[in-house]
Order: sequence, then structure tokens, then C-alpha cells
Amino acid sequence: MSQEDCLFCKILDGEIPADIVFESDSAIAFRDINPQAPTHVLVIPRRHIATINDLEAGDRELVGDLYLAAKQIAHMEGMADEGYRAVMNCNAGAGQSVFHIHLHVLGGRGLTWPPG
Ligand code: DGP
Repeated sequence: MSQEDCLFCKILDGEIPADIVFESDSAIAFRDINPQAPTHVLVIPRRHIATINDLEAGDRELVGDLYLAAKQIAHMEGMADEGYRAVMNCNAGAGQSVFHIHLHVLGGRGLTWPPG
């Protein structure tokens, strides 16, 4: 279920190239074009969902899949023990710029809290 004007649906459809590091039945993950850490991967569901606000009860398993993908990626990137962050921005006020939900998986450097 892809949306015509969605950048990440275009990556899913292979219309826009990306450095894909993980694929499953429900999700894919690729390196962020503007990395904010040595490892910065975006995990996205194959199904188009614009924001966290659009999630429904039936999406529980899908959201779990995104986090299980993040865990796998953290191990693949060798940052699972050191620590990493897996976060999702919701709407423009929180910095969301692409309206297809995505988990930012960041690591490979010290990460401070709270984020800006
Ligand atoms: P957010 O600001 O939370 O919506 O994050 C969107 C991220 O998507 C941002 O970190 C940059 C990344 N991004 C935008 N366009 C592209 C693209 O064409 N390819 C890749 N790989 N990442 C992109």
C-alpha cells in the first residue's frame, strides 16, 4: 500500500535508491542520507503510515517489528552493548519531515539527553 507522493514509499518501490541494510516481510531499513551519528539507520514499515498519530491498535505487531529490526541492526553495526537510540519524531514540531513513520536508529558515538 504505497502512497504516490511519499519519498519513503518510493524507496520501498525501488524508484529512489537507498543503502538498504535490513529487509523483512513488514519493514525495511536504510542509511539516513544526512547521518547524525556514525550509524544512522531509518527503519520503516512497508505499509504507508504517515505519523505515530495514525497508528491503530491493529498496528501493535508492526511497531514491535520496527523495534526488533532496530535491535538486529544495532547488533549488526556493533553498537548493541555500547548503546544506541531508537526514536520516532511525530509531526513538524518534533522535527518530522518525511510523513511515513520511521524509527531513527543512532549510535557509534555518545548520545546526550535530553535531545534538542
Ligand atoms: P524526520 O526528520 O524524523 O522525518 O527524518 C527524516 C530523515 O530522512 C532525515 O534524517 C533525512 C532522511 N532522508 C530524507 N530524504 C532521504 C532520502 O532520499 N534518502 C535517505 N536515505 N534518507 C533521507
